[in-house]
Amino acid sequence: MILSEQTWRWYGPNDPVALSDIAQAGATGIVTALHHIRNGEVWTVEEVQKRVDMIKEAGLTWSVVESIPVHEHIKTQEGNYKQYIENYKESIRNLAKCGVMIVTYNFMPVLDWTRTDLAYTMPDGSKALRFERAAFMAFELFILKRPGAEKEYSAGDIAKAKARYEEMTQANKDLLVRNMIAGLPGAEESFTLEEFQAQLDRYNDIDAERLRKNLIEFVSEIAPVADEAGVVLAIHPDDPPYPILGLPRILSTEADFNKLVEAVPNKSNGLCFCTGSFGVRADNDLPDMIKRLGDRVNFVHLRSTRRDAEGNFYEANHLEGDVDMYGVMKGFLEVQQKRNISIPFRPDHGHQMIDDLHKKTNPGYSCIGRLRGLAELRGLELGIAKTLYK
Ligand code: DNO
Repeated sequence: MILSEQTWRWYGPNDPVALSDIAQAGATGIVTALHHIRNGEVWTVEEVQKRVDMIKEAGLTWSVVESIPVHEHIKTQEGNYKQYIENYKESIRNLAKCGVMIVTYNFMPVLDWTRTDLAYTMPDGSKALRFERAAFMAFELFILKRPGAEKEYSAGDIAKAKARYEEMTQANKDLLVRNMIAGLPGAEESFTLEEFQAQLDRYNDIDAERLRKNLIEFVSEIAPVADEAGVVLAIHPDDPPYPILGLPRILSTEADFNKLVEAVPNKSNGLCFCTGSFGVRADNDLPDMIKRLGDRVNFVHLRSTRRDAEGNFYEANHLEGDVDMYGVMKGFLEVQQKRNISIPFRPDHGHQMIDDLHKKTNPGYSCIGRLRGLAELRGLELGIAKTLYK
């Protein structure tokens, strides 16, 4: 019987959750990145090895890189992008030399994951991350005032956004701006409103087709290097999984991922199966997707969301919400038995709860909420595995 590798995201030495805490949570693998190295630059063997050793000293293993950021110029193919691709290849080779063999990345323009509210109070008093569509539209239409945005919304939506905007205090507006563009944990960039609009403008002539072409060209370059080094790649889906702010999104569905694999069939070209991101779309059938895409799944993020008819969603407890976590876990286990390998998963996000409510934590990445998530997920996994496999 093969079980998954239980991992935990760690933001490095400044993370309020220490490696020793992670060991107590029962995870064995660490998911991290060299956040101190500037986007686009090479991760040298020396820097990688230092981090590998630090993690080893705590009795853990650096299992997955999340992420080597993809420089914006690679996404738009401007400026020095060819050099950035060469640097990316070099970082992959250097990671392999130090035994770090799974690399996560995403190809979302400008913003990584996006939420409007980082402290949405649940009925039990814990705090969750939330995407509230009216607040999002209020930001886009009345705070950022993105040129042309009003053409993309119905009159009803604009009225809702206006009403939402008018009920906000200045402090509410400032917080919304911070939540939207000041960079959530893991995002490499942070902007003022003016800088942000300038970044959006860089995509004026880049539609989904063009962005997909740029993604394919990027992966065609790095995948052969990864193949040779024995590294596997894991592209993270769009979060939320649809176009926002006039920006194209090209990794929101199974069909999107299949297009990437058809264009770049290399062995290393794989997926980070994120149930929280894919799960926001009702048309993504997660248990079926993980089975069908299983051969290409190199890393898994387990998290659930609850959506409503208005287009809002919040992050639910790991075994609640819209994600059929039982079905996903069963499919994930099947994939691992079939491939005869253990694949890493991490409890993605968690509510801020108990003592963590009184501490400064990284939104979504507090200790106790993730500890709860990991405990629930490992119990679910073991229960299914012991029933199905000997
Ligand atoms: C959010 C994360 C993302 C993810 C990147 C991968 O919590 O899942 O920030 O790390 O999109 O490149």
